[in-house]
Amino acid sequence: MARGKKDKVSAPDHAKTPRAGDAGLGRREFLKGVAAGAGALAATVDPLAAKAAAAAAPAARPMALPPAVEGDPPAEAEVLTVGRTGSDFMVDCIKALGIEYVCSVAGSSFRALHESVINYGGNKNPEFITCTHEESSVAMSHGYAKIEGKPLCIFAHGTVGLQHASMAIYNAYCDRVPVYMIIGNNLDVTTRSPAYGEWAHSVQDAAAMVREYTKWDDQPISLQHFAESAVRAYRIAMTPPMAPVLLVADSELQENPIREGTRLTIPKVTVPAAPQGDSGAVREAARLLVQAENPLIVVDRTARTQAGIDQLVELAEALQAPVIDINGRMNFPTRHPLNQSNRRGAVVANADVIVGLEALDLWAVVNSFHDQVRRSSRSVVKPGTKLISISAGDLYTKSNYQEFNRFTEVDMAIAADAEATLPALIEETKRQITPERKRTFQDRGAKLAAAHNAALEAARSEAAVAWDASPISTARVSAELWAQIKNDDWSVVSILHHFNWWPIRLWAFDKQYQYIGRQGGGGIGYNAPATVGAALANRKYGRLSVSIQDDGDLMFVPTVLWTAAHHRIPLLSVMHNNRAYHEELMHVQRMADRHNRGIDRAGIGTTFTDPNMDFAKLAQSMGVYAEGPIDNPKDLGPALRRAIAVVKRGEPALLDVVTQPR
Ligand SMILES: Cc1ncc(C[n+]2csc(CCOP(=O)(O)OP(=O)(O)O)c2C)c(N)n1
Ligand SMILES: [Mg+2]
Repeated sequence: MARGKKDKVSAPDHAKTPRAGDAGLGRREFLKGVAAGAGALAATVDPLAAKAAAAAAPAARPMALPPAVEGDPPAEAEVLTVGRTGSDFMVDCIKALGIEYVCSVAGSSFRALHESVINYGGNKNPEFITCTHEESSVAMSHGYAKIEGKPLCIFAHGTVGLQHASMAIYNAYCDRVPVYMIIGNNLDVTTRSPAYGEWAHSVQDAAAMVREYTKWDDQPISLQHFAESAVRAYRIAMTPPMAPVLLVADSELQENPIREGTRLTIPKVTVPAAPQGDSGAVREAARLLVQAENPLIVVDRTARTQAGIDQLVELAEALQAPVIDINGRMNFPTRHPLNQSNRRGAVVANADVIVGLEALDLWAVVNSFHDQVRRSSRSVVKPGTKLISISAGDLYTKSNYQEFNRFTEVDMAIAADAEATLPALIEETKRQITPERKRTFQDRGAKLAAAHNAALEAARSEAAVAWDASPISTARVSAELWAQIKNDDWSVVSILHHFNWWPIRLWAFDKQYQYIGRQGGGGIGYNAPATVGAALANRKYGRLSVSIQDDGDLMFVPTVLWTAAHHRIPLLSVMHNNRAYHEELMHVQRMADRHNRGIDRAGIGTTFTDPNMDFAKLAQSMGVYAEGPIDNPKDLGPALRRAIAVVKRGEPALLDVVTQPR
């Protein structure tokens, strides 16, 4: 691997075809071969990748050899330039995966890859996105993948960069979202420079730190190994349950020139079809649902695509069954008459068969939990209620980080991807429905539709409470925003649970990209960068990306606003500026109550006053259009209109709205 080493690291299957990186390329050997190297490689790489590279790359650079080293040079001659390097080939691999962007904070351990992306690769597919924190790089990727259905790429230092990135990787892991990371590292001690902190930036097993919450990692030692692992990693990340993967790109492998005659190929990229439920089990699940008096469908991280949403509608309509959405993704249209999420307690209590489709915490659906001095729980379903789970969660569980929730006693578990299983479940369900059952279903559906409308009306009257309050009520902000975007092609790219779920309760969501769910691991610092990443994905479709941005969350990586401004990423951020870590304020209040000490000091350590944070100035300092603080509800509508106009011309805008806590 090392530059200047002659000893060959041989593995039996490598013996016939020498590859760059398998052995050190001797200086003399390299100087002889380098003039012909680039052309030789171009003839042997995968045609798909070569085509992509040719389309995007600037004109090939002539091989620049200093005159002094032409011919047979003295051993001590300095080689100052090289032609195609390992990193160029790595960029071919990234292109072959169809990756659009690289999000990265620059770092010398991947300087060759960086340079290959912007020059050899023409800075297009992938385009380099300048990030200001590795947590932003990964959370941007997290948000992007939930819109686009595939990952972008992240480059980071294998040590300090990965350390900064780790919480965001954890969020994506818990959210089962594909994240594709390539981290730089210099494994060979003999080639580590004493400059640039290379020793402190070198690590024996870089991925170890995040292995508990990544699905796969590898440290390729040759370029062919890199190509195979690059495709393997993509495939693993994209197979449900999806999750982050990580490749270590050795800096020597990146920087060394590709040896003459090296035969390199990029494997064909095929993503496996998602696992479908066993046909017998699906038939039995359909039987239970069709025969039930009151079946209930619970969805959480169910739909990945519009087809998934449409199929859920088809299943619910075939059964005229209520649907409860836990909102891990956009699953089921909010205004559909069978959407009973606003009356969860009533439908759960009434159910005799409940099917969870990627319902992560089915236990919490069928139990209530009491956070009191002595924690307790009780079942909230009727005795004898049958539970069915269809989830890819059964195909993948790790031990250390325990995000798998309480064990749920189910009557039937199908270890399969719910979206992939829906077509078979629909077919079986429809096949088993008799005309008599159909009449019963229609009565049930009519009652549910009436209950849906009543619940929507109740939510609307609740939203009108404290309409003119200052700070502005979260319901009013939602209503003002909805009034101005509802005729656009909008996409909510933020979390919504801190905002009392008002948009979900009041607006008409029916498209896959209109809502992307939450953080997964609950790590704060997700929202701001994830919204920028999701807005980046939305940009090419001309969608209006909208975010409700919590103040505490923004303070983790506010500098992502600069990335949005610099790369002209259109995104409307409406601050939920409650001047607090309000969720934590409530926890401290709860403890103060429990200890019978009064809640008047609970703001210590949980509130952001004295001084107030000025988010408009913060955003403006990053080049983002911003207004605020806005605390009079009458000022909100006009400010929204101005900010939306900015976003529609292709830029980010932020409104600092001072709000009620929830
Ligand atoms: C990285 C991280 N640190 C701490 C927490 C604990 N925590 C949970 S909610 C929360 C408050 C977040 O404040 P903000 O984003 O303003 O939302 P609010 O609750 O005020 O609506 C904190 C600090 C966390 N979830 N993640
Ligand atoms: Mg807050």
